[in-house]
Amino acid sequence: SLPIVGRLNSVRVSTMSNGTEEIRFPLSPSSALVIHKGDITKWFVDGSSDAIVNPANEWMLGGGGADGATHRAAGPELRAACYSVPEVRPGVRCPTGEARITPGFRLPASHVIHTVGPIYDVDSNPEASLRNAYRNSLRVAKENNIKYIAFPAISCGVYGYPFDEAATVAISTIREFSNDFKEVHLVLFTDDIYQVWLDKANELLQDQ
Ligand code: AR6
Repeated sequence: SLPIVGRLNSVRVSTMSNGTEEIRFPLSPSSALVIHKGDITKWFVDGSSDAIVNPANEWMLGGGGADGATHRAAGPELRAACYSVPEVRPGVRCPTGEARITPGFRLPASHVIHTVGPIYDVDSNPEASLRNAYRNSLRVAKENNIKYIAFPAISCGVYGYPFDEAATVAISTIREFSNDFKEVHLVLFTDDIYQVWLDKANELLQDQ
């Protein structure tokens, strides 16, 4: 029951085999933003040109939330690969707003792009940092010939970024890369964030 979607003839709603709905917004003739609810560690498209984005911390050695789930699903090889990413300062492998790529190991997706979003109450410019996290993830993906990429709601968990503002940053930044990917997915874990982000996509993308 998503009545607002029904008004938009450019948007396609399909029901997936697991019973969840996938809402597709065209970004260009050859590219779409796809929004669904779910667990990003289960996501894949072709197992070779696909990547999930991991909302990590600057150490890149795992943690809770989506990061913990990603490491559990990928297996210990992922932690080893992260450990071998060079430090840019003592303990820091990926500064806030940057991104690093590793294989996906036991995940169904072929790659993991690790990025670090801002801690909302600590960062002096959380909007710029969040935008950098999306932009640098998409840049690294593009450089590695990724055609399908899935993001969770970076910083919207323990890092405390307000969902609505985060959706604007995510969707507007993804739109800058309209010609670079076949599909950019937003895989949202909770009902509240899913609904707010879907409403925001309808608002920002309805003229496309
Ligand atoms: N699939 C998709 N989304 C998920 C999943 C999942 N399996 N699990 C949680 N989420 P968070 P952050 C959602 O806290 O705020 C870690 O400890 C979750 O509901 O994972 O960027 C890291 O090591 C929320 O909406 O990431 C860092 O220290 C969103 O993912 C820190 O947390 C992000 O929540 C990063 O905090």
